[in-house]
Amino acid sequence: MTDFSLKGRVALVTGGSYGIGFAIGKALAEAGARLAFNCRSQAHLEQALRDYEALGIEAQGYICDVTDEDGVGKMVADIGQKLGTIDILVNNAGIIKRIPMHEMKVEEYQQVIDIDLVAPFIVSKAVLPGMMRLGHGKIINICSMMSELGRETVSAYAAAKGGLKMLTRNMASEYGAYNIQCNAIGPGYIATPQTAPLRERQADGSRHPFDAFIVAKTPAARWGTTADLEGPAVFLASSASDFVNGHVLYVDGGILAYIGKQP
Ligand code: NAP
Ligand code: GCO
Repeated sequence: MTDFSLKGRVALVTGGSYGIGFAIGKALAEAGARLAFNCRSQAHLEQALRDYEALGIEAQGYICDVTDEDGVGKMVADIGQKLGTIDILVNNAGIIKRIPMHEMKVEEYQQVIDIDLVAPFIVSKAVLPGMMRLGHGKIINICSMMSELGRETVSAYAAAKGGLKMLTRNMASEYGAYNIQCNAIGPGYIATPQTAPLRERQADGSRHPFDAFIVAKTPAARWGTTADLEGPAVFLASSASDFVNGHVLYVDGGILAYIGKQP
C-alpha cells in the first residue's frame, strides 16, 4: 500500500513562518512529521508558533537567516538534539526583488542569489551528512515558474530559480545512491505576501493588470493558494516518491502548458 505517512520523520521547513512555507510545514506535520522551521523575524516566529499551535501542531521555531552558514549549522544541531536527525528538508525561504535589470544594483542582485540559490546549498550541505547516516532523506527545493520562464524586472530571481532547478538535479544525481531523493516544487502564481503587490487593487478600485494577466494565463483561471501545495509536498516528502528523483513538480494550474486565453 502506498505510504504517504511521515510518522516518525523530522522535517525542517526554511521560511516556515507564513506563506507557502507555513502551509507546507502544516501539511508535513499533519502527515505525522515532527516539524522545525526558521525565519529572520522574532515577530514572525512568535506569530507562526501561535498559528501552528492553533492547528494543534507543536513546532520548533528558530530565528536563523538561511545565508548564515554557522547559524544554520547550530540550528540543524539543535534540531538533532530536540527532535532527531532531519529526514526531510524543504528549502522554501526566498525573496524576490522586482527591479529592471539595468537599474538593479549588484548588491540587490547578490542578495536575491544569496537567499534563493546559495542558501539552499548551505542548508542542504548541513543536513546531508545526517541523511547519509540515516540511509534515507528527502530534500524539496521550492523553484518557480521563473525556473523555466523570464519576465521583466525579475532577472536575479529567475537566475536563482533556474540555478535551483539544476542544483536539484545535481543533488539528485550525487545523493541518489544514499537513498536521498532531491526534487523540487515549482509553484505557479500563489496568493501570498510575496505576490501581494501583483494583486493590489488599483486606485480606481480595478484589478491590478498583472492579476488579470495571470488569471488569463492560467487554465485553472485563478491564482493558486498555499493549500494547493500541501499534497504535492507530502507526496515528495513521503516514501510514496522514493523512485522520484531530480524532478520539478510544477503546481501551476497549467500555466506552463498554456499559450493563454485569447483577448
Ligand atoms: P513570502 O510570503 O515572502 O515568505 C517568505 C518566507 O521566507 C517568510 O517566512 C520569511 O520570513 C522567510 N525568509 C525570507 N528570507 C529569509 C532568510 N534569509 N532566512 C530565513 N527565512 C527567510 O514568500 P512565499 O510566497 O511564501 O514564497 C516562499 C517560497 O516560494 C520562495 O522561495 C518563493 O520564491 C517561492 N515561490 C513563491 C511563489 C508565489 O507565487 N508566492 C511562486 C513560486 C515560488 P522572515 O521574513 O521572517 O525571514
Ligand atoms: C513575479 C512573481 C513570481 C512568483 C513565482 C511564480 O514577480 O513574477 O513574484 O516570480 O513569485 O515565482 O512561480
